Amino acid sequence: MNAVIEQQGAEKLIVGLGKTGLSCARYLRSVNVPFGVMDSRFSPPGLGEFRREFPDVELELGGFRQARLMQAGEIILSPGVSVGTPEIAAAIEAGVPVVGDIDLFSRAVDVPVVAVTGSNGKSTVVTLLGEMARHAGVRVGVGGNLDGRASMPALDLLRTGDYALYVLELSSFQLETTQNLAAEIAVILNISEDHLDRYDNLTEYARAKQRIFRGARQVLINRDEPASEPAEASNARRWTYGLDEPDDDTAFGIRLVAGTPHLCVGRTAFAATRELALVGDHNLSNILAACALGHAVGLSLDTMTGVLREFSGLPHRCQRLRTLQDVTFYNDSKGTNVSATVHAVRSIASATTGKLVLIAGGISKDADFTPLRSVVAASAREVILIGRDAQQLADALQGCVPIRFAGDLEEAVALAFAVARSGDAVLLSPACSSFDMFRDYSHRGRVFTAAVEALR
Ligand code: UMA
Repeated sequence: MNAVIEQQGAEKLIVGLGKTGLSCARYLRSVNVPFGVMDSRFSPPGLGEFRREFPDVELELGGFRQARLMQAGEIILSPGVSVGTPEIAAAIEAGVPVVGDIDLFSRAVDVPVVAVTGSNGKSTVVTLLGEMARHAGVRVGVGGNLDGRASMPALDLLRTGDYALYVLELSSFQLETTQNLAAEIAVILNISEDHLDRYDNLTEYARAKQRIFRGARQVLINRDEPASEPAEASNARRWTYGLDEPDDDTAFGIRLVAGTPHLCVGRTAFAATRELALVGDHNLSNILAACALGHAVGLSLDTMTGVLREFSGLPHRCQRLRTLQDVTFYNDSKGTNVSATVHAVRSIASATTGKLVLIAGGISKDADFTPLRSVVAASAREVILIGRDAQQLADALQGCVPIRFAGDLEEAVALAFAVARSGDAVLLSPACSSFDMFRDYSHRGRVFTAAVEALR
């Protein structure tokens, strides 16, 4: 932690006591700034931990009391609570400043921050870039929205190491409240429909993501994705990446060298794509993004290439589990939106000699499932549906391929194995969130993995 500029006096109010709320409380205590906490739930996660660590701090549970919100000097809003929540919106309207944990973080650090958002691929890019920096001998802190056993909210990184570089995965929820991130380099990897239960439309969702560019010294743009372009003009240094040929030294892309595709920056080739451990076009795009970000913060192409030969991806993302009677099982529980599932179906279909049996369903987040129709029709044998909004998926896929319903994931796995033929793949890629049946996507992925392992 370096430049702490938290103001004393005006009392801060942390709204939301999840992982983020707890990280904010620990941070504010470490810099001796007084604060209170409020959560709409009576028994939020982390309550016991909070009471043990902060017995003296005022905690209001069971609702957002308007009068208390109006008195706050600054509200620090957790990502799970929308700025559109009526009580929060009223406080904003009355002039109460509302920020998020990412603002506290950026006020406190003065080393470079790489900021990554997007609808899909951000965890892969952030984890890969973190590995590359570590291999280059850089003390790097990786976290933010990133999920997983070892990951942590941005502010917790300040307590755990003296880092020379931070790589943050940021969600639209976190960016909604981010006023000035001032990243060394920022990127929106892609925008596709997601979280439409929180945003009125795709434009509102994309607008939240645009805040990642505020104050950035460098920006990275995906040439294959117009929505990755910063909406506001700035003097930031520009880099680009895309699956086409890169035309100058600020551009990353793919070129044929002696007939084989290579990763390139400008005219410089640095790795043949066949050497890469990750598969699928969407991962080529993720790899190019990580390389461009790494290059922009001074990592060498050689070091990055070494990591690319080893890095085979994250759990729950098109993860190959096992092959049984010539049927291969893949866990893509992280496929929580339609676009992620479209990519997963395409890339697993291209690696499969037979057809796919797709297991999908859960909470739809008001998504439009019709983009799944053509990829499912082209490569699926059957679709097995689970979860609360299974019928919405069934309606959207009507007439494409046979559809069955299963009461739980174990039944879905057994059904999928029964209908699969030799050479087929069974893919769990739900296109939905998991909270109707599971704690989160990783819980869903573990249940799937256990059901697959139990097959005889
Ligand atoms: N909540 C209430 N009342 C409150 C506060 C929260 O009901 O007063 C509910 C929210 O509506 C939400 C849940 O509690 O359903 C969790 O919200 P939170 O803000 O307390 O979440 P945290 O535990 O702080 O976790 C958040 C991210 N979660 C969300 O944004 C929902 C985690 O991302 C992230 O790892 C963590 O901060 C650390 O930065 C998870 C996620 O699902 C992986 N992210 C979404 C995604 O990737 O699609 C955005």
